[in-house]
Amino acid sequence: MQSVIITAALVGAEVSREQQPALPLTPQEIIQAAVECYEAGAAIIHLHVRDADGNATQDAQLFRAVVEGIRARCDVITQVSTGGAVGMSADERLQSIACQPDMATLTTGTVNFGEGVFMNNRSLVETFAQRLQQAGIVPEIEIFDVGMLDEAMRLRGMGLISAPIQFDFVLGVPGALGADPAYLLHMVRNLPAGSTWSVAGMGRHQLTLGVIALAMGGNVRVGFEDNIYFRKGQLARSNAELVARIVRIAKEMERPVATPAQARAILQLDRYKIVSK
Ligand code: KMH
Ligand code: ZN
Repeated sequence: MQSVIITAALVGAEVSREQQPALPLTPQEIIQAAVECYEAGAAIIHLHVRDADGNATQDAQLFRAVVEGIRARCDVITQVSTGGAVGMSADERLQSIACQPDMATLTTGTVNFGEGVFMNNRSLVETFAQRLQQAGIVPEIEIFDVGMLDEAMRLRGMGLISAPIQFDFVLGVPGALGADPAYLLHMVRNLPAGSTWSVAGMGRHQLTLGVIALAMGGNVRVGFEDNIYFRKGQLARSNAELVARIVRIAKEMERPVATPAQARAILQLDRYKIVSK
């Protein structure tokens, strides 16, 4: 069986301490949570950062502090958000890549996000793809709705992203594509050959879609960004607790858990380094 790559999305831009008391907010807390998730079996850490008041920010220095702090302690793959929070400008969002992470997210279309609108018009998406390519940072394509797959294919046709493409299906955001396994199946069936993919189910769907992804040969994202509960009515104690559970299930399902080094090889993370460094 193909190894499973587990991503831990630790912070996000929307969850608050009031909702989840164990949410890491300061650089030191985020670094510590990342190391715990790595020790529990995560190969990728998906990163957002918060300012001193706990608000979402794309501040370059905060991202640098977190990425360098994680790298000083383990070899887990660092993946920064270029999505940031609803309402941020493109320039603001792109600050996160200055710290030269291993990966960064790239959302390929605009979508409702609760009452907000997560703006990703075509020229913004092309600019983001270009900037990642120039910097030698491998994108993970965030798919919040089916049309975003077509847009990703358009970027591939323009030479702005290259195979193998890593997709993350973010399912169950209010206003976006629902967390229906039939949608996941449809999208996975329509991926270009050689693609890799993971699923990020919102709320209670994190566990069920994660298990479905394990059965389908895909990868899984867990963590407080998408889900703060361990089970109905019971908050998770830590991000690592959510990682440890999906690791246990993966092992039961005979899916070996990829180390960061194995994940780097599967995702071909060194692919741009030869040309751009
Ligand atoms: N916070 C969402 C509006 C990403 O990290 O690239 C966008 C998001 C996606 O979280
Ligand atoms: Zn995110």
